[in-house]
Amino acid sequence: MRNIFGQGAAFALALLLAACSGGDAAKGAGDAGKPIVVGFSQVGAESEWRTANTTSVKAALAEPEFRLKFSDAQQKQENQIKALRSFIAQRVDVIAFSPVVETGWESVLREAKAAGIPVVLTDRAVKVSDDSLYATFIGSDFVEEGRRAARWLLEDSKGRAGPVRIVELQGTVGSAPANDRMKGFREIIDADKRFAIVRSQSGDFTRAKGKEVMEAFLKAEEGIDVLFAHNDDMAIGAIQAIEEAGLKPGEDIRIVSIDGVRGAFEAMKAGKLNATIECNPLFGEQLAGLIRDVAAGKPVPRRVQVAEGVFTRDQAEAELPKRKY
Ligand code: GYE
Repeated sequence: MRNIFGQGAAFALALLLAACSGGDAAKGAGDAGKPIVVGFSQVGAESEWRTANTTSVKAALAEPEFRLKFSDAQQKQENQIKALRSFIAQRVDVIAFSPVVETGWESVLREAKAAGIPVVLTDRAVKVSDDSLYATFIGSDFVEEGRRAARWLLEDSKGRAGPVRIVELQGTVGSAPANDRMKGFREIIDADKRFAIVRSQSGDFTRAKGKEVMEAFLKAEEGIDVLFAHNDDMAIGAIQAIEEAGLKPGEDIRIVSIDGVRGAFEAMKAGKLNATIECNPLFGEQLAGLIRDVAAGKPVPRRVQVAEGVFTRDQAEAELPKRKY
């Protein structure tokens, strides 16, 4: 008897749970034959990292399981807010987006919540007062990437006399990767008195801007020892500026950057870039898994980490053929 009651209770509980989780948020998404409609707002196409990320996301959120509404914000928050509002109006099942900057999302996220549409943050985090405004965040640990860049520099500076004069090319102003990479890098170098950041300015994560700002750095500063660039594309732009100024990138000015894109491995192979800290953009499949769970009303972790490493010049030749982005 106890057994039968037990089963009955379990069955009732399962029904209840199914009813609860099948609320407005799920709207039947994932039902047999019905695709999960996902609105994805991408930052832009500013870097090699970003284009690899877009390819990975598009490949993973493919038909017939998903129906993807993809929108490119061209690095502008106002465009992203417009895209999110249009996803809400279309009543998509799940919204996923990579927020260009950290702040200014409260109202639109509240609108999504009121509409019962769960939000998955990808790649970049937001600062909001209410954590229930998004379901989960999948992305890298940018503070740790900044620390890794600094630790590489410390290691590479062993036995060198100071001062070590560093210039920094920051990512997009107000973006999570720019804020966090600055923070992590300083945390480590501040402990060693030889190191000084003599110039720091945004190159907006693009090659063109990286080159332009590096040119200005070279005009303004004599004896730059190190460049820390928040992404590989800016470093690659800066390498051009350094060469045009008659200096040897990788020798006269040591360079460390972040992402680990193919262009960085090629620059390392040519001896022009010293190290790159990996930031893996290929999380499309992981994202698809999260979206599947969120759409089905299943519990998901608040934070999902992407695994990554550090690569130096001596590894470039062997690693290059293995790189997928
Ligand atoms: O490092 C940069 C891109 O948010 C991690 O954005 C991403 C960064 C990446 O433009 O190349």
